[in-house]
Amino acid sequence: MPQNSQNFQNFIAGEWVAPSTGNYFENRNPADWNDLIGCFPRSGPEDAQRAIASAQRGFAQWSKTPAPLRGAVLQRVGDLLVQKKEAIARAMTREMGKVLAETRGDVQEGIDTAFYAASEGRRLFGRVVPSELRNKWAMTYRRPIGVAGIITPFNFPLAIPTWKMFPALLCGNAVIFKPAEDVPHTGHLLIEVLLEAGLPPEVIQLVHGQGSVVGKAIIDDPAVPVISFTGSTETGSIIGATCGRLHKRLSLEMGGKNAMIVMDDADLDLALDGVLWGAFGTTGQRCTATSRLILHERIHDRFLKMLGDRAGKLRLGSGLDDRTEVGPLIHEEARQKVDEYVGIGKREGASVVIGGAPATGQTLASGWFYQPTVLAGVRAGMRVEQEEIFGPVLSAIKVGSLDEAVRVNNDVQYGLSSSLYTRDVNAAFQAMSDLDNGITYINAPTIGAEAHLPFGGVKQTGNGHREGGWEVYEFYSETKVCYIDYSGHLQRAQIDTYAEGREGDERV
Ligand code: UN1
Repeated sequence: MPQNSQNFQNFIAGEWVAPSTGNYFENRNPADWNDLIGCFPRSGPEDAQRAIASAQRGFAQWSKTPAPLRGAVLQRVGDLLVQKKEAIARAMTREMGKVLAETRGDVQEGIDTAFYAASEGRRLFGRVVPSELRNKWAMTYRRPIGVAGIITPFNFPLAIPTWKMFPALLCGNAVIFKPAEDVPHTGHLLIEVLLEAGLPPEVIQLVHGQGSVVGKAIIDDPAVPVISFTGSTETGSIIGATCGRLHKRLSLEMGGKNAMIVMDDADLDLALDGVLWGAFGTTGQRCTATSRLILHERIHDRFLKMLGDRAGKLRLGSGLDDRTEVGPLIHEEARQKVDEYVGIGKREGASVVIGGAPATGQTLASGWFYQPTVLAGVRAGMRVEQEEIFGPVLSAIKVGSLDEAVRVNNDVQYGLSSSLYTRDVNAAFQAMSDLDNGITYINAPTIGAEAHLPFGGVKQTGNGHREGGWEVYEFYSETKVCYIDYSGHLQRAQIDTYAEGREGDERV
């Protein structure tokens, strides 16, 4: 493989170093495969092992650093991300294709996460609660756990790593970071920011390479007690099995099959803007993407017509061009998968309202573009209604009532986000309680989570943990309980406790 100035390195044991394998892989722009961004290490298990040994040293130092000082480093990380926002956003669009407005939003999500983490450094609350015994205190506080292994996908190359890394660091853990092979450059830029902000070098390690090699080495190693993974349900199951066997703490964020329900009393123009953004933003490559559109029968035909007209006009192209509304898919296999699913949908009896084929044309000829696609006549239970496609394909389903819409929404293996468009406040509250998802939006599409609120889904989407919000700090810290008895004599819990005024009880 090429050995030239475009070779990026791993960051292990405080140094930028070549992989022990000597191998590199190419990283190309998905909107123009002639544009080579650079070559990145195809590391081996030994690189991961060296990184883990170094991270343990980093942990010994960082876990003793007071949380407000750890927070101060994250404050500087946030400040630097603000300064570099445009440059990182451009690099990210070039690397993974989504439009600049979205990569700017991706960096902003990292900034929000950094500032939230910085402020948490001065809270990180435990609790002091009354003891059942006299002259005794009972309290909890949060301790760091150890080395956290963080394995992330391509679609939010900056935000998702920060969701995991910043709270992990704030809580006093060291981090090993393995970004998706599609977005190693953004991973590299993020580590540069952390180092510039003054994070002690051994606290963070960056090891590039394949999930099946580097990711596996991290997950298999007992010296990494915390793992956080965002990606496919299939990979998550494999990771879950290993972490279960090794008794590791594991946070999984996996697939989604998110639905937007549009009722007959909805503001249809609002719903139209929402579904275009929810289904075709990030070219449909979000785990929160709107991939099902559940339409009340009274507005079904009218809304589909409105949608087809607008979706057909979306401008495809390089995300670096300000006029572009939809960028490419991440790579060839992703485009093939999308096309296969459209074929499956047609064979199952769905009709193509708009799109349904790879997008070609002069400016699109050397990128992985696919036409924004709407399938109609989809029925509950069809594969295109059940399975995550992770591309610009929206399946429309007709229903006769809100109850039926909720049933259709819930009858999938995933449970990340859902959305309801209605003007009826009773219907909205009913749906909020009945929709079986981690997140429900009313009169907004299924995407757009904010950094200070918990993010995650039910059922096969996750394993019960949340990212973002306060909840993620629970994940990255161990709760310790301390009892301090200053009575000067033995007091036995549950035994030396007496109801006030009980007869024969001299201690009360
Ligand atoms: C993801 O696709 O994995 O709410 C995360 C949203 C984004 C995060 C998506 N803030 O869609």
